[in-house]
Amino acid sequence: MTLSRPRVLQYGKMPLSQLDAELAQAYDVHILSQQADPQHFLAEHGAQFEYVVTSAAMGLPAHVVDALPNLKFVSSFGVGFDALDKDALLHRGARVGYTPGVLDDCVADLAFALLLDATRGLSESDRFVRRGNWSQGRFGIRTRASGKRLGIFGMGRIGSTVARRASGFDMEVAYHNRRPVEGSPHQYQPSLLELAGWADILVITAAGGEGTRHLVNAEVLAALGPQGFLVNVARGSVVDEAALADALTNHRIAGAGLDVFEDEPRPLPALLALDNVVLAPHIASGTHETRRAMADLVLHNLQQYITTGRPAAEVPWSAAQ
Ligand code: 8YV
Repeated sequence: MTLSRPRVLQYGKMPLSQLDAELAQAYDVHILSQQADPQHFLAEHGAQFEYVVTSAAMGLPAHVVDALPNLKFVSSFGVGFDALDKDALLHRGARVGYTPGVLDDCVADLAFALLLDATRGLSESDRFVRRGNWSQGRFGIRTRASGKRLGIFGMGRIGSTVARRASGFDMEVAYHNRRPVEGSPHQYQPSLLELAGWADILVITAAGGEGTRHLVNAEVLAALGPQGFLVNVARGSVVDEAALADALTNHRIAGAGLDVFEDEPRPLPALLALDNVVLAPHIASGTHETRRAMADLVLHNLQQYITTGRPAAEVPWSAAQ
C-alpha cells in the first residue's frame, strides 16, 4: 500500500479491465466486491474513503453511501446515473462525475443495428440459415426500414445522433421530450402517445429513473400498432416489459430490438421464446473505442476533482449543489 496515493473505493470490477489496472496504478484502490465481507469492510474502513469509482450498471446504493461519512466524489463509468442513489449522495454532499458525450455514436449505431435487424429479421434469418431451414424453403419477406417515420423518445445527445443517422435512411423524424428542443429541425410531438401513433419505428433514448418508469406501456404500444417497431437503447425501466412481451406475442406491434431490460441480466422469459424481438446484452457502448473514451473520462473526472475540486463532466443534480 503506497500511502501517498489517494485512497479510492472501487465498487466493483469496471466494464474495461484496463481501467481496473490503471486505477490500481494511480490510486490506493480497494475493490469492495472483492472483500471477504463487504459490509464488515465498510463498517471498519468506510470513513477512510473520500473517493469512489463505480459504473452506471453497478450504481451506488444508499447503504454504501451511508457507510462513507467522508465521501466527497464519485466517478461513474457511464452516461446513465439512475442507479446511483441521488438522495443519499445529495444528503452526503458528494459530487458525481459521469461520461456523457463520448458514447453517443456507438449507442446510436446500435440503435440502428437493432432497428434494421428487427425490421428485416436479420437475427431470425441467421438462425434460419444455421438450422438448415434454407434448403426447405425461402425466408419470409419483411419490412422496409428506409423512408419510414422514426419517432425518438428523448431528444438529448444520443437521440439527436440517432436522428442524424436517420437522414441517411431518408426517414422522417419526430420526437417527444419533456419540452421541445430549441433549434431542432424535427417535429415535436406533445405526448409520447401521439409520437407512438405517428411513428413506424419508436426509438427510446430517454434517461431512466422514476420520472420515465414504464412510460412505454400497453397504451403506447397499442398506438405504435401492429405494423410498428420498438427499439430501446436507454433503460429497461422506461418500458413495461410484461406489456411489451404481451404486445409482441399477440402481434399488437410488429417487432422490437432491445439492448436493455428491466432486470438485467434477466430478460423476461416470455421474450426469449419470440422470434419478432432481437435481444442484445446491454452492449450499446461496448466498443474498444468508446469504452476507452469512457475510461479516460472516468480517470480524468477523478483526477480533476482531486486537483481542482471540479470534475470535467458532472451529473446535473450534482453540479447544481
Ligand atoms: C454502460 C450505460 O456501458 O452509459 C451507460 O449509462 O448504460 C452503458 O453505456 C454500462 O452501464 C456499464 O456501466
